[in-house]
Amino acid sequence: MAAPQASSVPVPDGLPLRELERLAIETALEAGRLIVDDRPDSLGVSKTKSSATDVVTVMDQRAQDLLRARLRAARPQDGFLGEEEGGASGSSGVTWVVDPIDGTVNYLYGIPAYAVSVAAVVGDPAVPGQWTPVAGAVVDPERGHLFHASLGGGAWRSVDGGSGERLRVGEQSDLSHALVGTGFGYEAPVRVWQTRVLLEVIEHIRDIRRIGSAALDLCHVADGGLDAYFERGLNAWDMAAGWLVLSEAGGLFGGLAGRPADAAMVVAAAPGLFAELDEVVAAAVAHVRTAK
Ligand code: LIP
Repeated sequence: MAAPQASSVPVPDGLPLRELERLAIETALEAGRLIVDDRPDSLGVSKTKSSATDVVTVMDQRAQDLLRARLRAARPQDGFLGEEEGGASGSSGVTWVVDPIDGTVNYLYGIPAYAVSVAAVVGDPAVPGQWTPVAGAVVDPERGHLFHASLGGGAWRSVDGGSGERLRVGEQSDLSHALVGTGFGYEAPVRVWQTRVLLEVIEHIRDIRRIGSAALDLCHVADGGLDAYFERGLNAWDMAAGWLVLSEAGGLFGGLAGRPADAAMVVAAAPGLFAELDEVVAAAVAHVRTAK
């Protein structure tokens, strides 16, 4: 099976990677505090998107507006792409790709598994394979976890503002012993398709975990809390910062069968597992596709 092709975008020399990482950390931490401290007691759904269960809360938009204002104030020439309303193109070659609350349904239900994801990327985040993250942070406000990375700078996790610990993916190389994260979409036909693929994958692995936040899934592969992860239906904002944390921790990230990661599929794993998981998921997808 072909090696994962994350991205072929050249990274310009002289990018202030550490400054971008510091900015991602500061803004993600501030948005993390906002969504915890200002969460209304009677939090409701302010609108829906791709389906009646693809919800947005008032805090998703408030957190994104905060991130956008802080990032624009610090670097007015940069572009901005967020899950909620309000993107903007830039002239610096850097675009901030943010998910103000990744795991919104968990946040709505009070399930303590959601994150703020902020990444600086180069290239075009709207085109799979044509962009790459260069600095990023993922904040899990409920656990007080801060994950962050910059290109070539390693992946780090700190807890409650403590000193950072460098992250390395797990050593697992036996797929049948692998704990694998995955997720389901907001449209019923997609969930049925994902469940049929999972039905074929699950006999090859230890067990599944459905955490509900792609950003946290990717960071847990980076810190060894999961051995691997795969999911269909992700957007750039779900994967941008987690992708960099994972790859700087030594993990592999890509799409199926050597394709770039995109909405069709994202596969992420420790090096000892990637090829076999990619093969098993690709075979399941092909079988589900032909079995229709
Ligand atoms: C979520 C993803 C998760 C997926 C959910 C949802 P959101 O993103 O992070 O992996 O399984 O269905 O898409 O919508 O909470 O930002």
